[in-house]
Amino acid sequence: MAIQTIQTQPFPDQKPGTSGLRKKVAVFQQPHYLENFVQSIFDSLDGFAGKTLVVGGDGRYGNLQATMVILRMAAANGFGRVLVGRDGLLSTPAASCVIRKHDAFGGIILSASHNPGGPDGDFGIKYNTGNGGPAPEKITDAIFERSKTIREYRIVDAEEIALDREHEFTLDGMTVNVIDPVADYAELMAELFDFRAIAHLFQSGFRMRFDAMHAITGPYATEILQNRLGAPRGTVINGVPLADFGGGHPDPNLTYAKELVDEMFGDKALDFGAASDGDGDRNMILGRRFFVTPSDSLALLTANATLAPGYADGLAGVARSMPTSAAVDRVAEALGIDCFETPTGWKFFGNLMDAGRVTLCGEESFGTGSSHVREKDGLWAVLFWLNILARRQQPVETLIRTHWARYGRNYYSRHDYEGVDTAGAEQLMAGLREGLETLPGRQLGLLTVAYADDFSYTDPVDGSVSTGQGIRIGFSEGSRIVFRLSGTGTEGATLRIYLERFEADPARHDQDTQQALADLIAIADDVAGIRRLTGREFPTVIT
Ligand code: VG1
Ligand code: CO
Repeated sequence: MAIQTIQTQPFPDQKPGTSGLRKKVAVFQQPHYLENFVQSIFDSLDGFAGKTLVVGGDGRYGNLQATMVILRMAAANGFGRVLVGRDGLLSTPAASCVIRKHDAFGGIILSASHNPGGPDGDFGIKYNTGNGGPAPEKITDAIFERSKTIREYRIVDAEEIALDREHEFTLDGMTVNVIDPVADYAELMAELFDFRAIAHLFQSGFRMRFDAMHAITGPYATEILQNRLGAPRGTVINGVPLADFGGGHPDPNLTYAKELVDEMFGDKALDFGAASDGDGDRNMILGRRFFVTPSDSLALLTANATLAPGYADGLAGVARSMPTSAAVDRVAEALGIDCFETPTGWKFFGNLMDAGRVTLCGEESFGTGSSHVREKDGLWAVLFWLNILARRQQPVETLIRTHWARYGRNYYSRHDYEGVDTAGAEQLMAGLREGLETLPGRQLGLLTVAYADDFSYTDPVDGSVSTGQGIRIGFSEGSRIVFRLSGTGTEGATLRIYLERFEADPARHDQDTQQALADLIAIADDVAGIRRLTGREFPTVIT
């Protein structure tokens, strides 16, 4: 085998977004496109000669082929060993787990998460560092800079790379270990949670449904819930990963997880329902005819964390992304622990976890996780809930209502306008930014603006500053509207509007969420000109 040096031209559009580089499959299919980005990653890293790289992805269209290219390039660039999931598969949290457990130098994850897959869908790639977490902005910026000047990449010839079974082979002197994608992860879950109590719950007749949405979590959920915890067969639905996710949109929310939602809100609703996304890092939690917002889920897990063996000693602190509701803040206050507010995206939690300052983290976008890995973790959240349900022996709805009665309720919703005209969306954000200074003290509807700013974050660990992370408008009675543009979309722009109102009085905890937020929804349109500038009457997705 010989190392080949291939001449190439830079592509101008390889800027990583909120979570890696995500593009249409057709974009990735351009000659050298993937290779350029992979070489740009390697060129931005130092000191990996002879070290271990972890590679795997969510199984979407193009996953296996890209995995083989990365293996050949890792060998040509001097890595000593690659750990790769069988068939090129690894969920995002499992990849993080494997990087940490095997002391790898880093990892490459192939995923566009919840974005649809297949030849007309999306593909994605991201680099994770040795702590198992998404590369910080310093590295993603360096990768982008490199991608703009790259002229060549290195790759070895290889006849056949067999990834369909667990075995070891060498590729031009580099060792490749094809590993069971589930084993390390399942072992970690068994350390964190009370598997005996959960198994007992299933034995006593508790019934749940887990919708893997034809994505990567299927094999993980089947092994852990059905094989190890004894949940009946059929508990996991859509459990075989498909390259196009069965034509669906593997995003666990009330709109896209329709099969699960129909069952959980129907006459034959089970005790518990959950779903995960394309790459296995998101989760949706449902009780019988009851939806738990991700922000409330984070708050409830925080309040009940010590019921799980892995968290029995308590939490160092918690963190949430800025647009996530402040429900967890009040739990942290009651527990006397720190609560950090970070920009959107899991990469901002890494430093806090590495420094031992936070244990649990969460985002409103159906992401919850802890310092057990450095990614959000869908199935982990489901197991955490099961552990709490097994110990508290109350229905999901009762747990949440009791929680609200104690801490108050944060009515919360996100309105997404997907695939809108980029110029209009940018104009809308620019308009908001220009008007920020004039807003405080002003009356909008019946509310008075207390503050208005463009969120910026100074990392308390390394002092790095991230600006332009979303427009916040806060009102004197505690409500809030946040505007930001998505950094994960691949078509036009996606405008996200986050709405929140705190209600302390338990007598007022039964309102419909959209009604409880109706005045804020109207104000958001008014102040930003949403309908005028996007040409849309309604959001595409409401969560
Ligand atoms: C979205 C979510 C964000 C999440 C990111 C990656 O980003 O809002 O909270 O961290 O997706 O999640 P954006 O920039 O589109 O709002 V995943 O499961 O797509 O890796
Ligand atoms: Co995801």
